Amino acid sequence: MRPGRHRGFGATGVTVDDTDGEGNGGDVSENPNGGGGSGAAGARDCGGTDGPSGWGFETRSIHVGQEPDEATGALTVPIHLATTFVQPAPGEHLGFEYSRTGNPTRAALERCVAGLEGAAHGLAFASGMAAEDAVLRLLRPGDHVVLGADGYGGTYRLIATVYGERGIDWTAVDMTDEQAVAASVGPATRQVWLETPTNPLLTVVDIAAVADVAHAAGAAVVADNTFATPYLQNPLALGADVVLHSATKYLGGHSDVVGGFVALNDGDLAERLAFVQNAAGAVPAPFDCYLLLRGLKTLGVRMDRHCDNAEAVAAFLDGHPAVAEVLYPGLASHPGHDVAVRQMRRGGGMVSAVLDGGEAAAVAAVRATRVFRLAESLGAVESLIEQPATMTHLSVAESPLAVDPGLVRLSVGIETVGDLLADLDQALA
Ligand code: P1T
Repeated sequence: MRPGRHRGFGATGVTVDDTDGEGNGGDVSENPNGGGGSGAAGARDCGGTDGPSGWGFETRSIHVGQEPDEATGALTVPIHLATTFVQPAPGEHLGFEYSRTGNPTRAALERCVAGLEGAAHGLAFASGMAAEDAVLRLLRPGDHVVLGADGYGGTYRLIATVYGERGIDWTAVDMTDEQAVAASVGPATRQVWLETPTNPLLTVVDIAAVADVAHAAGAAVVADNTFATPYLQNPLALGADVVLHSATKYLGGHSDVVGGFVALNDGDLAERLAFVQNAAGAVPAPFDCYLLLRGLKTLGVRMDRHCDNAEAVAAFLDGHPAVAEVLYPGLASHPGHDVAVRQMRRGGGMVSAVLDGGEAAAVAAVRATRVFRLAESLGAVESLIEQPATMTHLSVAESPLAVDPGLVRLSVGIETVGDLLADLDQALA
């Protein structure tokens, strides 16, 4: 089933399939910034020559940036390990000069992910945090950042601690409260950071509404699209200025590569970020770029199964006597369901639940599952379970982002759904 037609999701202009003509921003071949260059210096321009107008998501994920190798005809993108590229003359090069600055395998990845996000420019980084760090390096002492009071602990730690100690002011607000967001932005606010759905509470933030408030104050919107992926949501089409990914999660999808990504349309901003990418040098290795390209080819089919299984898990937990509350945007009872239906194509693969027995019950449950492995991270084919308060979100204990210790987070994988439900059943018994 096409995701845009699932259970009321995808009602507005965010359909994956270009033939719907609803303006998903994902038509790489009609990008006004076209050209398709993958030059060694400056931001990779990802528009232009990558395929016929109207290519759907899966076709783009398999083909954009991945033309057969000109020298050999190799079908898959070669892993270019060369650190340096021979130049015909000083100051002249054939597109690449030094592998930190630009690498052909990385350039293919950058074009592909940008194409999936409907972005003119894409930049790959060594991790999600490295991508975030590059965006924050655009700030100067005295600048102010607004971030969600519910989100990945590492983002809070980077902004509040690393940048906070270097003269960047910040405010954490409830991103679902537009008045609170409006009250938190001021003349010094340069960036408004949002995550949707959030990690780990699966709160749905109205991207267009936050963008209106931020833009009115002259601030840029940075949207972390890690949980939804470009298959389910395209923040740039909804008004965000920069979209961020921990590519370690769904984009890679197989728990075997750490990576990060930034996609955007603004050419000047892309140039500044490319400068940071090269100057600071937090770039992914060519092999990691290859693994990410390989993962991307199945992103669409994986996400469909993640969503199928997560819907079944959410429904199972919703009726379970040991569970106090289920947090899943695909449930009609979720407070953000209406916004999710507007801006996402389906509810995604992440489910969180507050257990009746509090912390002790949460710890017992995460220790008792067998198919769901107890581990940090998310978004891969294997189902994972964790207790955020003592694991992924330990760094925000005592902060505005602190998490209920009775909360468990499930990254629902693509195993046989009956095995997942049976595993949860025995773990909660
Ligand atoms: O781990 P890294 O690739 O550096 O990505 C950081 C990051 C950024 N944004 C979001 C929404 C994230 O969830 C993460 C990483 N999160 C985990 C490792 C986790 O288990 O929640």
